[in-house]
Amino acid sequence: MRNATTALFAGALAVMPAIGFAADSDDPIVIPIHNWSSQIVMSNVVGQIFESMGNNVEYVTTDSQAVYESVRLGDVTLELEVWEGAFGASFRAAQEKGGIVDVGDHNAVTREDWWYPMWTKEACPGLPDWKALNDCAAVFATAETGDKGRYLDGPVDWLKHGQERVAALGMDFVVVNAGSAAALWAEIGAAEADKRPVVVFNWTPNFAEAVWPGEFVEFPAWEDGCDKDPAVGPNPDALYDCGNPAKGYLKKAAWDGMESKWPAAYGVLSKISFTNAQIAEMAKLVDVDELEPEEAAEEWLDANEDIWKPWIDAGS
Ligand code: TMO
Repeated sequence: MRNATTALFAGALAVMPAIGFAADSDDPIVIPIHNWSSQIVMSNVVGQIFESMGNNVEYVTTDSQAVYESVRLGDVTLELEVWEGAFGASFRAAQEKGGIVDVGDHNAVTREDWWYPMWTKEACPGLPDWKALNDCAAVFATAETGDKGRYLDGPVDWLKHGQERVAALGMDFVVVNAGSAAALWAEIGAAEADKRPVVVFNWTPNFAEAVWPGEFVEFPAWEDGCDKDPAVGPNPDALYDCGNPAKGYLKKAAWDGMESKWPAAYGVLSKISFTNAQIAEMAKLVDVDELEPEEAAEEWLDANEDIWKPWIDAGS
């Protein structure tokens, strides 16, 4: 608990003109919006935090791979969800060119990979091993895939390399890209009624884990270089013959000009850290409770002042 003197002092600081400190620019902080719910809600949460500090904010819908180039060039200001599995390669490539900075990790552990709802195990008891999945490929066959199994991968911009993995590991699966995250949830939901086995792309933290208990398929463990050096992974001649990182990071990134142009907002960004449970909750507010992202963010901020207010006090 802060004592009255500390509170008064903090209050005085908040109304004092920032003598000796550079004030944040009035130009809008440009926040990119992608195509999965936690990122959209988190972007609105952080945008509303910046607005509460007096900043201007603008949201732009941006491709989730191309965004790293946009951040590097300063066209967008930051990225709040750099998932190691999906975006590690694009983030590293942008870092090598310069202009983008790592603003630290969320206190979260992420995983993105082939996944099945638990009822699928009845039809394919050797799961979660990928070889057992492959032996069961026929169980996942559809009219569209003939005698091969159907795997519903994420939208193409998440670059999951499902097709390359199937080829590298010699799997009897056809990879179909979902048009949207909603198509993944529709696939699981449709299979649920008659407990039909399905395997789809999924990730954690996400709302889905509270709705459909399930497991990730265990592929050969990720090793650094699996996407760059054919020698890495079990197939000596192929890239992408590994699963995604099972304990991936979730980073924040920013344009390297953000700190001098919006020093207070940058300070807060550096303090921001969401947990798995908080990120899953943000997704749930949209995907289960069906709030608009802006309302979801308002609701999250109202319910969690004790989490985010200290970031403002500490960061700015
Ligand atoms: C990038 N995602 C979290 C949807 O896998």
